[in-house]
Amino acid sequence: MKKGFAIILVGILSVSAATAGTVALPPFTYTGRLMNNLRVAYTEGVTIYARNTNGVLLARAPVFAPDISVRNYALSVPLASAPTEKTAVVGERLVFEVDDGSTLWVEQALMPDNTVGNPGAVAVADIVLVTDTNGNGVDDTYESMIETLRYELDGLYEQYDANADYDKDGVPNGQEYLAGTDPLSDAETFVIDEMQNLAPTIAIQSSRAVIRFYATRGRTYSVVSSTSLDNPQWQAQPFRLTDSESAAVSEVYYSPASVEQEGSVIFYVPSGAEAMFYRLRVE
Ligand SMILES: [Ca+2]
Ligand SMILES: [Ca+2]
Ligand SMILES: [Ca+2]
Repeated sequence: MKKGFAIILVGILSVSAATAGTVALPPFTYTGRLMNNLRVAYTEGVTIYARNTNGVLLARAPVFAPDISVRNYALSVPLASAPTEKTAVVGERLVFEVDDGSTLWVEQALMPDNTVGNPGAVAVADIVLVTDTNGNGVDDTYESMIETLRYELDGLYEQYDANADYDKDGVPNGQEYLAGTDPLSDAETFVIDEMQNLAPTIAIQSSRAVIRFYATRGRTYSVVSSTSLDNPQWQAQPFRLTDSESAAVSEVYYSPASVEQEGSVIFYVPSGAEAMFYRLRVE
């Protein structure tokens, strides 16, 4: 399989010379974090591939140790002004594969959005390699782990149900899986711990809004806001990811932001004149 990829890559070089009249455009890039079923980011030994629906390899990229934005892959898909055999066009749907050294994961749904965007644009997408036999969005290994834990804790054995709420904390099991909270403890739920306005500081010279919550490793969090709850128009908000109230103001703002470590997280929402409603989202 890997030999085949090498031969195809040589093919890309010859095609670009053979398609006179077609202009090469800046590539469309996918980047993000590629994780195992425990949401631990890979650091090496894994390769991600993008193919067109005819099976032709368009791009490949190895994972690397997560950078400061906790991304560990960047896959640039070559684009051209007109369809060619080895390039993609805007709006085309791709098929992604991941080779982790023992398994070749082939699934169109691997990438949250498999549609090619505009030349030069970047799509941020975190990928979790899970085996989901029953298609409920929850990893098989995790399902059996919860079944076993529940039996050990309560003596109850039944097949894991993503729609049930075992600990009756108001959040269904499947959503607790996504948020990384314990579905067998009502003390652990995805909530905003605190929302407050901090006093003015010398660094920023104005008050700033803060949203604080406990983040779980491997999740991606977004802050969205709306000026009204009547017919709300939720807008993504850039925010700063830090565990320190006194962090330097020059830190980069992200939206959404991926979290590599568990811990309390403070979102500094840029100050604005209007009153806002905020929502915290986890994926
Ligand atoms: Ca499942
Ligand atoms: Ca629950
Ligand atoms: Ca819970």
